[in-house]
Amino acid sequence: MNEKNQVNENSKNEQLEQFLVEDEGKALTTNQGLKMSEDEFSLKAGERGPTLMEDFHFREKLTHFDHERIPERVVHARGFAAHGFFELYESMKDFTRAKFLQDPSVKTPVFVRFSTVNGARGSSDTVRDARGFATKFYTEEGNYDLVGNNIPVFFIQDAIKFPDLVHSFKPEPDNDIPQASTAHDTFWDFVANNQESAHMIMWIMSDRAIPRSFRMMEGFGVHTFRFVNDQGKAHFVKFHWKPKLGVHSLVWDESHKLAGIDPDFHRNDLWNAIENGFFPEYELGVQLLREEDEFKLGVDILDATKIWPEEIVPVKIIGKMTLNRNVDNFFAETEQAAFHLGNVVPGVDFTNDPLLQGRLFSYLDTQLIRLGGPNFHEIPINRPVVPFHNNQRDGYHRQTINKGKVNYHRNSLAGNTPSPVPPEKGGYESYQEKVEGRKIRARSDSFKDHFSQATLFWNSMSDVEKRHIIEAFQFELAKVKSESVKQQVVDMFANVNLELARSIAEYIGVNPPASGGSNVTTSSPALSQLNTVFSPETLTVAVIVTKGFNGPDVKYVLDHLVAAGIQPKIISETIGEVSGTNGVNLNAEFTFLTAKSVQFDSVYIVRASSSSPTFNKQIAHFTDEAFSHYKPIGASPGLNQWLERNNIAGQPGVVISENLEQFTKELIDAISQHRFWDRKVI
Ligand code: HDE
Repeated sequence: MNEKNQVNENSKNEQLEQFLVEDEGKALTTNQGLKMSEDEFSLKAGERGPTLMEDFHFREKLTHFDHERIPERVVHARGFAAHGFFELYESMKDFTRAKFLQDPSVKTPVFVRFSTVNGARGSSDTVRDARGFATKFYTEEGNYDLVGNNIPVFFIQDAIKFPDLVHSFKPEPDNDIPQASTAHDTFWDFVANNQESAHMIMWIMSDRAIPRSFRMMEGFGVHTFRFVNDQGKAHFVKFHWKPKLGVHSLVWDESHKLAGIDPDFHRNDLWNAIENGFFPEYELGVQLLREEDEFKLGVDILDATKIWPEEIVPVKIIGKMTLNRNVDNFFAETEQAAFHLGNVVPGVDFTNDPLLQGRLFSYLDTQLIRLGGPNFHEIPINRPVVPFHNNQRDGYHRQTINKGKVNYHRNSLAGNTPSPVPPEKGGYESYQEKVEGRKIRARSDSFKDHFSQATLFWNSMSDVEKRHIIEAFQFELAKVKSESVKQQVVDMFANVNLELARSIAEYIGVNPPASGGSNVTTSSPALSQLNTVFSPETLTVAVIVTKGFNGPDVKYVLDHLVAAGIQPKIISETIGEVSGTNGVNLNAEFTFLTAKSVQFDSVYIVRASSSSPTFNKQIAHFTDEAFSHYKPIGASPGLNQWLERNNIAGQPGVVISENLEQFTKELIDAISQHRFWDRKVI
């Protein structure tokens, strides 16, 4: 690639193409390119004799297989990724000199990996956990990584506590139980004894920790970073990703069931959305703060357990990311991707947040062992789309063949090249922040308020969100065995809200706190998911049909659902074609053996009189479960009595009408609302 700016949205794809290998239709060879005449039988001394050491093909094949696994990430082991591009809405020149944030006509390729934090590589997608949201921008100035989560704060304030935190939430060391869950003693013991975690715990107990889809969650850079412009002037900045589809969640019972029925639920969801052309989009937002306002927010901006409420520091939307291509190979791309928040470009800099500072060490360090040496930047997915030149050499798996004798700086033999580039020509220069102080191991007083924003979060929740938080605490603590830990946690959360702490205490049978509470009365409406975007686009509807259904009517409804971006999934008694009246046929992808209600966003019961009693019973079960998860349900004319028999007639979000047009409109509207919380669920 030319040294000048030639980066466009396809630059990374074109670079990766050089490494793609098509095996189909090719002759089978060893790794040395030798064609083999046999791949099924090892070389033996006689048909029933011992295998011979001489069998180089057998040894190569088995040895390679024996070494196929690499260590999983110590956290964020389970992930899923996609390619895409980022486009800018308006130049950010006034704030940052980052080239990819200057010109709205430039499209920057990206690779994004979403993950759970706690579970192992093979764990389930829908567990209660924070989600990683790591973006690699392949810019003309090198790779810029924004390594964020779907929760804007963190459990701890100082990176030195990260190993303790992670040890506490991972499975307990004596028996490796439980998997991918924080509902156990050591985690809650850590929480009660490290009370800076209070705010993050409120988010983890909320619906944010069980997202409906990677496509429907926000992303946050969490820390305060710096933008630096051409004149060297800096602003503090916090990064936000806002999904165009809004922020939506599962319900707890549903996520539990999904973990068994479809452990790949979020993977399937993202993969299929991209395959079907429903490209996920997220807008990039920034909260900007002038350096002179550093102390005006009432929280320490270096404390990663704090947000800047959007109502106080508005989020300025500056661009959009679209994910439009699935990977070709999970291991080569998703598993080998190495993100590091030290991968920055000129115009983006750090702050003294002690969590951020520690992360700057940890990512490179962990990748050295995970990816087996210092050359993982050469792995195709990790390469920048611009050339790199320096005097680093050798090491395991080196692929670059650096020519010449000179591998040191300063030199005269190569004219002192590769040469450093001054800042005005695009060389990275660290922001010249003035620092002074004594070497000291301590926490600043400004980091010591652990509860105000936890209460702010609680105050910002709607009634139903509060109920979910209480239920999540009850669930988690009911699984804790130590009475003392349970009591400590309840006492701790009395500092957030007394009613919350009492509801937990009563449920798990410990002493309700007599006093406590908080004097924080403010709230931040932006934190409630009830204030998010609601759209029917890409949501699924389970369409239950049997032979002889009313062809024209059902076709009318389905055509309109599809036009609204909704994805109908047909369920019938058998897989394959289901014939309706007037020559309308549908293709059933599922039966009740392969489809459970938790896998769909809504239900449309068509049925026909021909359906069997077993099938009818299954419809009732399916619908009842969807109903109890507050999902929209539509029923064809004539099913009134059926709805009544099943006790759901007339309930919010249950749509039925003789008028086809009205029914279709109401069903689309109901689907776009996602859930009907005011429904009576027994
Ligand atoms: Fe990470 N984190 N982290 N983290 N983190 C890792 O790096 C670490 C933190 C995040 O898809 C590891 O390559 C420390 C906050 C994501 O590959 C490791 C601290 C946030 C990913 C590591 C934190 C994150 C990681 C493990 C406390 C949100 C997955 C494997 C100071 C802003 C990236 C790896 C991917 C992964 C260290 C806290 C996000 C061990 C020391 C806060 C999205 O280096």
